[in-house]
Amino acid sequence: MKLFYTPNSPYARRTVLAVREFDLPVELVDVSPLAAPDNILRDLGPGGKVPALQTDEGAFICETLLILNYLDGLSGARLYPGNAEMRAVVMQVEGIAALLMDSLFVRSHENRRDSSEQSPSLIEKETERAAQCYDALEDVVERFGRVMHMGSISTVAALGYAD
Ligand SMILES: N[C@@H](CCC(=O)N[C@@H](CS)C(=O)NCC(=O)O)C(=O)O
Repeated sequence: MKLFYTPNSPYARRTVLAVREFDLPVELVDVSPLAAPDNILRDLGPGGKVPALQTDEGAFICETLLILNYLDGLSGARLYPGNAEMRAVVMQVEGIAALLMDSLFVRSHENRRDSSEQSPSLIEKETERAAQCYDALEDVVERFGRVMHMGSISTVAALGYAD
């Protein structure tokens, strides 16, 4: 099984950390730079985005959450706690971290456009959204527990990207 990633992709980082932390039998394949015309991802499926997972059965799965869902099955359900109450907390935290990552990603893209094409209102909106996510993470951090799960992994990935 192969997980295609690039080191600078925050989305891919969530899946790579899951593979490493749970010691999953998945080969990590660095496919940067994605812009290369002969990039291997172009032959495997549409989109050409990372992360992407090629299963041993030949399925090609894109989208971070779907890949994590598949990896959870592969791990024997260790990415998300079995206890329903804790599982909901982990999903709440992962949702906030995912929102933060999306917001930072959008803002970063907008900031890199030519200034004549930038939308100040979009940048302001995403700056506000990110601030709300930081506050929300601060509020739930006490409930994390010391166990590794997709809530803590997604938070680490989002904060690493923010840095
Ligand atoms: N919705 C996707 C987003 C993945 C994504 O946007 N990946 C970026 C790297 S961070 C990418 O591959 N971009 C390449 C491109 O846009 O051509 C997910 O959650 O996996």
